[in-house]
Amino acid sequence: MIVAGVTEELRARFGKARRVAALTGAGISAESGVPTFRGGGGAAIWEWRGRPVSELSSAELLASDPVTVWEWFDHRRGLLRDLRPNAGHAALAGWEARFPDFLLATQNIDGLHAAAGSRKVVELHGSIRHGRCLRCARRVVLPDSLPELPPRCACASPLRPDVVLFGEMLPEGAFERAEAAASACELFFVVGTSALVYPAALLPRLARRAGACVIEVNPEETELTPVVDATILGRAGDVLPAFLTPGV
Ligand code: BV8
Ligand code: ZN
Repeated sequence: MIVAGVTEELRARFGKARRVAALTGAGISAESGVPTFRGGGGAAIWEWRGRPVSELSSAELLASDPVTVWEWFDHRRGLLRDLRPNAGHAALAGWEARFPDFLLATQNIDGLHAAAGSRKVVELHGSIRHGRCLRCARRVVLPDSLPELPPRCACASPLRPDVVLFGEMLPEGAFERAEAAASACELFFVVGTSALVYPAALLPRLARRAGACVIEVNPEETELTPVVDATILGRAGDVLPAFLTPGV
């Protein structure tokens, strides 16, 4: 079912639900000014210094040219510096207190869900605000400006971005936590994702198979649209708050 806004039926389901889970992607941060990865139809729009995201954010490039990967993430940290969460992030943060059982899994590495007050968040693809040491496993919050690239750990080893690159495993236990919530929830929201990246894109399908009502929020149809219960064609910042404000 494709609808232009929150229907009374969806709002009633929302009002009765106790176990809710959500998966977000780059689209929920779009209204905060964060560029998404793919435009309409999933065509990659991001490239930097003439190289596509799939190459810049790859395990291979980190191994062969860590300085370029650090420059790429430093560039993006700079873009994020003054950006703030939007009404979509705020709505999801508010839902945490509303539902006895709530979990938010995000593919985003921008930290905007935490900045909006969400606490029960699984960062499936890590965090651009952190570095990780391969030698002593320390995880550090990165300063706004890095003295050298790659930055160094207190143990003097080079840090890597604490981000899951293409071809890398997700953080230990992250997918499993999200998978458990998707399999146990009554209502699963999938917001602002083209659902092209795996294994994150499996979560809405797992939720549906386990019997949840899956609601997609996206201004465009995606690969998921044919397999979800409802697609609300709209922006996250408009649609998510409308679940709590009847008649909007
Ligand atoms: C792994 C961090 C296994 C880096 C990211 C072929 C088939 C299936 C899988 C694969 C395959 N080939 C390779 C794979 C695996 C690969 C993958 O899925 N590739 C895809 C591209 C085909 N996956 C991996 O490599 C994963 N690891 O599989 O490991 C393994 C097994 C054994 C041994 C080793 C490994 C790791 C994937 C994680 C990659 N890291 N991010 C970085 O950020 O640079 S993924 C990256 O894409 C971001 O995290 C991003 O969030 C994510 C997904 O993109 P979306 O969030 O969906 O963003 P997108 O722009 O695409 O869509 C935005 C949507 O928002 C649009 O629909 C738009 O309409 C909508 N929108 C716009 N405005 C709004 C809005 N919605 C609401 N409101 C608005 N206002
Ligand atoms: Zn170290």
